[in-house]
Order: sequence, then structure tokens, then C-alpha cells
Amino acid sequence: CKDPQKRAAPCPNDDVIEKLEELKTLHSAKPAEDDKWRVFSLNKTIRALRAHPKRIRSLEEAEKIRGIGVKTAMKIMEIINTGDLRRIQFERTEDVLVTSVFTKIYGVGQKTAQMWYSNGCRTLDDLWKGKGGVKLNEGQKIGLEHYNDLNTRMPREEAKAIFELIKPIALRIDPDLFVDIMGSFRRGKADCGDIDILITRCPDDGRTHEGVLRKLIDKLERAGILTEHLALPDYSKPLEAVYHGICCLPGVAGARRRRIDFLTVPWSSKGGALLYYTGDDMFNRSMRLLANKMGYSLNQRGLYAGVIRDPTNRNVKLNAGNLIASETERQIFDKLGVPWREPHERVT
Ligand code: DCP
Ligand code: MG
Ligand code: MN
Repeated sequence: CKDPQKRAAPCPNDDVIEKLEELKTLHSAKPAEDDKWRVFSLNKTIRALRAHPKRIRSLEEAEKIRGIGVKTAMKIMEIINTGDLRRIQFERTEDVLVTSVFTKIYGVGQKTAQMWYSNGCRTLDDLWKGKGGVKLNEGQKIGLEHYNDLNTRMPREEAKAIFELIKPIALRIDPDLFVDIMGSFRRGKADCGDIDILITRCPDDGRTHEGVLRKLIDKLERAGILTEHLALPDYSKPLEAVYHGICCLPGVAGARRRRIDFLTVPWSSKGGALLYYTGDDMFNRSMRLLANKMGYSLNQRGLYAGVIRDPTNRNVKLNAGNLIASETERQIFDKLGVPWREPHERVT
């Protein structure tokens, strides 16, 4: 009952899930701490409902489901009895609707969107005109210019076609590079929000991928594949770099602009990077949480032991710890005692 694209039969409470998802989207666009908790709680409810095998018939039945409290149970019954949830109308205020349009611009977060709203902007056109004195940075301007393209997911085939143009260009710079496509594509999804490419190189001859990303960006730009840059890498860290940009299938009439990301990592963190960059983000979060519970720390470089955390704020690490697994994904799964999961199974 998990992935609507894969399951054969729909969940018996799909209509309820749909309304709760709608409410969740509204709360996600609000700044208050309360709203964050509501999103968290709605996520829990939605997960519980997805796993529930029967159509819910009564309040008592809803309340008995693990993770569902009385207030939520009442919402569920309201949807079941009336087909609607009044709370959705109540939360659908102008600021939420407007800021959720603004945050779909590349590089625009909740804070910026709210600031623009309080400056009097209500539409994308207002932003173009700089209404209320708002100023967009370069990345945001590009994001706004290609708003529709960049908010349209691409078919998996298109991601593949673009990647197959990029890979040989990278290998011509250095045939010993590891170049592969990560993110939703590696998880086997039918459509992708962007293209995520991981690059590294096995240094068995002492050489590395230092300098490769800069050359690659340059070549891809000249080949008409990269059309705009959004965030260029910090070249002071030659082995570990991030690039954000926009690409398209060159020479194809009407080809849409697509977001593309590159990540380069040292060979020693390849497994950690594969795991991180494959996602999905919720799966990553649960793996990180598990690592933390075991006294480890997991990030895109690998799994670390002996990390000492600040007792007053568990998010603050007082030392880096020792790397205990990072070369392969399997090593990390093993150390965490998590049975192996193929990329397409890494969804929460
Ligand atoms: N990632 C993460 N936490 C984030 C952002 C990203 O753990 N806040 C990791 C997991 C993601 C991967 O990086 O799967 C790639 O990020 P994307 O934002 O490109 O997400 P996906 O590729 O999974 O989905 P989409 O198809 O929307 O691009
Ligand atoms: Mg992606
Ligand atoms: Mn991405």
C-alpha cells in the first residue's frame, strides 16, 4: 500500500489520506513551531493509515490505530462522514497560498517568501516588477524565469538521455572516473525532479578527480547541455564539491529546462555518498537517527563512531569521531545492523 505507482489495489482509506496530505501541505507553508509539530503528527497519521488494511468505520476503530489520537480520529471521521475537512478551508489563508507559490522558486525558502509577502507581493509578476522594493538574487531570477519548467518533473527517460550525453564527456576528461546518476532516478522512480550526478575516482594510480568538475562544467556549457549556473562549486575543496545548475537536451525543439546537481567526493567516502545521494530524504533521516541512537554519526562522508555530543544539544558534535564505514553502502548497513535494501526499496 506504500507507493501509489507500484501497488495493485488502492489503500482502503485513500480519500482520508488525500485530505490529510492537503492539510499537511498548508501547515508546511506556515512558519510557527506549532505547524511543524502538526506536519510531524500528520506524517505519522498518514503512515499509520497507509499501513491500515481496512476501511475505517468508527471513531473507536480510528482511535485504536497506533499513533492516532482522539483529535486526529475525529478528523478522520469527519472526512469519512462528509467527504471533506473544514480545517483545510480554515488553514487556506492568503499568505499560505501566496508563499507556497514563492517557495517553489529555486533558492527561495519560507523566510524570504514571507518577507516578500509582507512587502506586498502577491504574484510572480509582482516579484518581477520588484514590488515593495523586493530584490531577487541571480539564482532566484533564473528560478523565476524558468518557473514552470523547473516545477515540472521529467520522465525518467529524459533524465537518462541527458545523463548519457554527460557521462562520455566526463570520461573523456578522465576514463577512470566513477560517474553515476543518483537520487530518485537510482531509486527507480518513473519521474525525476532533477538529475543528481555523483563523481569520484579510485586513486589506485595516485591520481584523483581534482579539477574534473570545473572542466566538466565548462565542456557541458559549451555543448549546450548546461544552460544556467545556480551555485558554482567551492574550488578550495578540490575533492568535495557541489554544483547546482540547469540543463536541457540540446538540439531538441521545445526541450524543457531541467535542474541538475553534481556532487564530487573523495573515493574513501564513496559508500557514504552513494547512500546519502540515493535517499530518499526520509530514509536518510531514519538511518541517521538510528546511527545516533547507536552512538554513531552518519553523514555523506560515512559512518563515525566515538562522536561525543553536547548533552544540552544533541545536534552539536564535540569531536569528529573515527570513521568506521564509508567505502561501500553495504558496510554502513552492516554496521547499523540494517538488512540490505536495494535503492528502490529505500522509501519511507
Ligand atoms: N537529500 C537529503 N536531504 C535533503 C536533500 C537531499 O538526504 N534535505 C539526499 C536524499 C535525496 C538526494 O539527496 O534523495 C537527492 O536530493 P533531491 O532533492 O534531488 O531528491 P530526489 O532525487 O530524491 O527527488 P527528486 O526526484 O524530487 O529530485
Ligand atoms: Mg533528485
Ligand atoms: Mn537534487
